[in-house]
Parts: sequence; structure tokens; C-alpha cells
Amino acid sequence: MKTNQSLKSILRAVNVATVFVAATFLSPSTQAAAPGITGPSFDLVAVAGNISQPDGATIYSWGYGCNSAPGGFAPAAITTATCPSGQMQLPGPTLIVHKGDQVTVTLHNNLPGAAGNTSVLFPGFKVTATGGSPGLLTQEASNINAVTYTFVADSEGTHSYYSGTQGDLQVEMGLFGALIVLPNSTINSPACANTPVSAAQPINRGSGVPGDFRLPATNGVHAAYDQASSCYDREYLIQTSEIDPRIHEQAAAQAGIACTLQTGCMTVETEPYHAAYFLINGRSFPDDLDPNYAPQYPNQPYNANPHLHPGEVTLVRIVGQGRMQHPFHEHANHLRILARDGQMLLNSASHLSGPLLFTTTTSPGQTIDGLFEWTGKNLNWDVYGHGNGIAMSGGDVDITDPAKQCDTNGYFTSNPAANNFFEWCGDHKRPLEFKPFGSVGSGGPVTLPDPNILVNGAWYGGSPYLGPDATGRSVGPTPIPPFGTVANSPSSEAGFAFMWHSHNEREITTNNIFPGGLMTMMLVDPWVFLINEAN
Ligand SMILES: [Cu+2]
Repeated sequence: MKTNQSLKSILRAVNVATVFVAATFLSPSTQAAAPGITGPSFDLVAVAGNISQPDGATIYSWGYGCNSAPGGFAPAAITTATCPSGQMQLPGPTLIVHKGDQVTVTLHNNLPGAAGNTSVLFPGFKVTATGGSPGLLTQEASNINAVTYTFVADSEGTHSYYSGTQGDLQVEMGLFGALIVLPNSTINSPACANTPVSAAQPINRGSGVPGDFRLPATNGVHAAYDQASSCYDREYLIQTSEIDPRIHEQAAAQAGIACTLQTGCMTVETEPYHAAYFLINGRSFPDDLDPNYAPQYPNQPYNANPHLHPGEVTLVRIVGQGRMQHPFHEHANHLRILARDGQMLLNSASHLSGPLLFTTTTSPGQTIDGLFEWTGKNLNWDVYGHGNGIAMSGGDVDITDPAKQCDTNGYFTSNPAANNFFEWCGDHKRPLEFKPFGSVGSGGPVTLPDPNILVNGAWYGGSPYLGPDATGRSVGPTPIPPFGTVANSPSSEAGFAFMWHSHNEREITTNNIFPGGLMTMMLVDPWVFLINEAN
């Protein structure tokens, strides 16, 4: 569970997050990224264990884990990564390799004997299996034995892996994970900087700078594919799945049956199917906001809590695991689809041709890579708070100075070496204190509630702005809580929270309790706040 304080903060945010709210997190939980173990050789185990859910339930599950210590962890900036030998994970360890790698995965079957054989499929790759015994879809490992799979990682992007044995039971029990293949060759473009992925130019930070939590690039260029149009600044992995607890209870009750049959000795009804838990990366909301590798989730190491700065290009890696489709909606902007199942969607001129989607429906077995960005464009008020005697670093927008003009795309991006907030020029000089709360008729953006009524002192982020002075701002006809409070110190987080969730509202519950389930929060933080995803 979240700490009570953070939970309250989130719950308050949820109530009004259909648009956005300024939110604060007293115990910052800014850890997310796309952590995993590095290859190209992996020694995995399929094993039983228990996962926890925010309603207090402990659910018997099966999952992949590390059979022995992995070769390494990524990203390097997350220093608390673990993959304890012989311990089940849900989802399984994220396998990180580079294009062209000869990947070897050895799977040990430590499931209960009553479960019978098990296996792993790597859809989209030409897999050679050695050892084990023939199964319906691939070679399988029998109880306490192993099988080895090898393939060349010839397709970049985000992929899934999952059991190829009794999938209706074994995938439901948790035998699935993600495989990320990073580019390994020379990018077609010399560098990712200033790639016109969208109207706003992305800031592509160099490797190793503080706040860089991307997976390792062999050539120093962070692109999802060997195409400059796939350059990105941040990345997050989202795996959706669900649980019908009745199936897990039946499997738990029969786990002790002595059995040597290849097909196992369990009689578990996998239909009719009534899911009660809807998961992102093995956790339900709000547990998915807690850090990666948090000790309270020994078998659910990965969280889901994207953070980004305005203008950053964020790579969202989505994997539909389990058996249901989920209409996953990324609030705040649409997602530009980059690739499906590891195949880039390009036109003949090598430009992105994927759709701009409001809802990225996850399908079992399908992966989606997409680029997400937020600048506040066309909000109709100045979220950066310029124009009240407060200039952005490097000077205010000034049409007489070429270095301070809006670019041809309508953004102020002319001086990326300074603080660049990707301001939409049409919204410039429309701060809330000029167009105040409750004065929509005067040109104000919306009638926002009085912050003194909406929030409870320290729970308020303190500023509706994301500009250079975002965390130290106390202006306006309705006094916003003064800066320097516990909630509004320059080092604390005071961004905008947007809900990313299933649009099937049944799925944003945890065993029928709202809020929960397949939901998380994405935070847009001001540039002055360092998004630190090291645990
Ligand atoms: Cu929504």
C-alpha cells in the first residue's frame, strides 16, 4: 500500500484529474523508467509465489524469475535493482538486449509437479529450442528440468514473452514478461538532438547526465529504433494483465497433488472468466506508484508512474499481457504510435505514419511503442506564468530579438541552451493572475475552485505554474498558499497529475473497490524539478 499521506494525495488528485490538478507528493515516488536485466544470456525459472493487492489480498501466482544472478541490470542509474535467485516475479524480469544479439534463455521448471510442463514463447523471433520435451507450441521443460531457447534479436522495440504451455492457465497465473530490443547500429541520422519528432523540438540529454534513466544505448544515441524519428528523452514500460482469483484459488488448492504427467494433474476451470484485479506491471493502483523494487512487493518489482517535463519526448512501451483487451487512455495528450509488435510504422519517406491515438487499446500478445509529449499547448492560459514581470531564463519572448522569438511551429524554442519550456506562444502572457480564478468572462481559462477550499494546506502543490519559478510562486487575487511551505519548497514535486487508466471503468477497481486496478498517474513536472528515478 501507499503511505497514507501519499494515498490521500492521490485520491484527491483522482477526484479532479479528468483535466488536471497541481499535485504534491510529500514522499516523492518518482521511480519508474523501464528497468530490467541485461543479456544476451538469461537463466530463468518458472516458480510459484504470492503477490499482494491493495485490498489486502494475497494471491497465489506463478511467474518467471531469475534462476541465478543475472548478467546485469539496467538502467544503471537505478542502483537498488534485484532479481533474487529462485524467486517468482510478476511480471517476469524484463529482458534487455540489443539488436543482433544471439539471445539464450534457459528456463528451469520449478513449478509444483501438479502444474506439469512449462515453456516460454518469444513471438516474432525464430527460436531454436534445445532440451526438454516436445509440446504443442515449443519444447517444454518438465518438472525440475530445464529447456534452452536461442534466437537472434533481429527486431528492435518492445516484445512480449509468455508461457506456450496451457496458456489459459499458465498465462493467467502470471507466466509472462517483456523483452526490449535496443538498436545497435548506426542511427540513420547522426544524432537525436533536434529531431522533428513533433512541432516542439525535444531536448535529448546526453548519456550519464543526472536524470537520465533510459536503457543503455550502445552508440550513445537514445532511439527506440534505428530511425531518428524514434529518438526519445524518457521511457516507461506498461504491461497490462488481469486476475480471476477463483482460478488462482483452485490452482493453490491443487498445487500439492503428487504428479509426473506432462500435462499436470490440476483440474482448474478457466471459464467462465471473471477478472477482479486489473494490473499494470503486476500491481494495482495505488501500489503501482510505489518505487521499483520496493521491499513490500518482493514478487512485484516493477512500478508504473511516468514523469516528464514539458517538451520531453517520452517513449511509452505498452504490452498487452493476460487475456483481455484494455482501452488504456493516456490523459493530457494523444500518443503517437511509433510501432506495433516491434515493427515501425513508416511511410516511404521514412516518416512516422502511425496514428495519433486517444486511447491505446492493449490487446493480448500485442505490443505498442508510442511517443508522448506535453507542452500545455492551447490550454488557453500560460502554465509557465510569464508576463507578470517574471521572465523566463534567457529573457522573455521578444519579437525584436531573433533569439527570443517563437519558432515557425508556434513554440518558443529558439534558445534551447537556456531553460526552454516549450511554451505555446499563443498562450503567452496569459497567466492566471491576469485572467483570474472565477473570471472566465474576462478571459480567464476556467473557473478554478478557491485553493483554500479545494485543498488542505500542505496537500496543495502551491502553484499552478510550471515555469522557472514554479515551486516558489505566491501570486494572484486569490492567494495561493505561500512559497516556502513544506508543500512548496523548490526541491519538492509540484507538477500536474494526469490519470493514465483503463477507460473500462470496471477495470479501475480493485476487487470492486474504487479507485484501484488498471490506473496510474503521470506527472508533468516543472523543469526546475529533477526527476530522479533512482530508488
Ligand atoms: Cu481517461
